[in-house]
Amino acid sequence: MSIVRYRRLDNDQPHLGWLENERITPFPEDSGFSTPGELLQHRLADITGFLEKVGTWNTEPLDFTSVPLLAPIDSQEVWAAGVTYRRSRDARMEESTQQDVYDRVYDAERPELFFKATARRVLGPEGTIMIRGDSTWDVPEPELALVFNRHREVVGYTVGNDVSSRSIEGENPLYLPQAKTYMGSAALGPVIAMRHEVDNPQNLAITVVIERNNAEEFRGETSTAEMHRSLDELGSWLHRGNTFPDGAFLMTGTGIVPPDSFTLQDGDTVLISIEGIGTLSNRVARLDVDA
Ligand code: DO4
Ligand code: MG
Repeated sequence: MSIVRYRRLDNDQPHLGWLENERITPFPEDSGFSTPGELLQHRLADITGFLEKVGTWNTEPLDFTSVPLLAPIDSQEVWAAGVTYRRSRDARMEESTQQDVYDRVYDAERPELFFKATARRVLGPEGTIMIRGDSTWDVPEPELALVFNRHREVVGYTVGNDVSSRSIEGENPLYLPQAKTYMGSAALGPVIAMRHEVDNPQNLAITVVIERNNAEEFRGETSTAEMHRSLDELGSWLHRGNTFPDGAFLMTGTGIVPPDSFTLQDGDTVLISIEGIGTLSNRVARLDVDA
């Protein structure tokens, strides 16, 4: 059971609903919960109370295969943590001209947190993620994403893809914003699994499959149990010196890095699955904006 954002077929507008047994029950329009921005104004207890009353809503359930699903975001910022898994630290040390910055941040008290995306740069389920035209080495980063309300509470979890340019980051760590933030550099979805629906977010299997020409090109697996920091720790650092009046998403770092010989290609499909949450599937294309 989880929250989905979908496109209404009657008026083409995005809307939120409650997904249960492959049926979406639309949130009532005047409920004050029907967009991510409205939903994340509320405290977790109020959201839970609202969802418990689903049987009393006067909205008609839909078959979830009948509507296009959207990224569960509207006005929130997306942030990301880096080098939270040993695998990510090792890969970055290999690719970079400045190896020790990654080694030092892995064990430092302060984690690496960076601004990842605004909502308009984020794709939802089945959307097309992008490779920068000026990048030569590109990867998906499959990450558990935390969903915060304005009160700093984790409301739920979704699947995140921190699509990244390894060639740009590897050239100089100061190029990180260009390696990480561009049109189509992030994907979120397919649902927000409510916090109480996920038993132990620090022990979830994460799998990525990358398909090319109808065959499996790469498969990788990890578990959030491999994370070097706790989710509470990452959340508390995110909120230091920052407020998020509409809530926020925090991707928690990747534990899967494909071999150095791998780079994403136009036409690939990336499928990221997180136990208890779902599978986020995206096509890949090369962005032809100014090279
Ligand atoms: O240090 C660069 C980014 C690291 C990152 O995105 C990750 O570890 O997931
Ligand atoms: Mg990442």
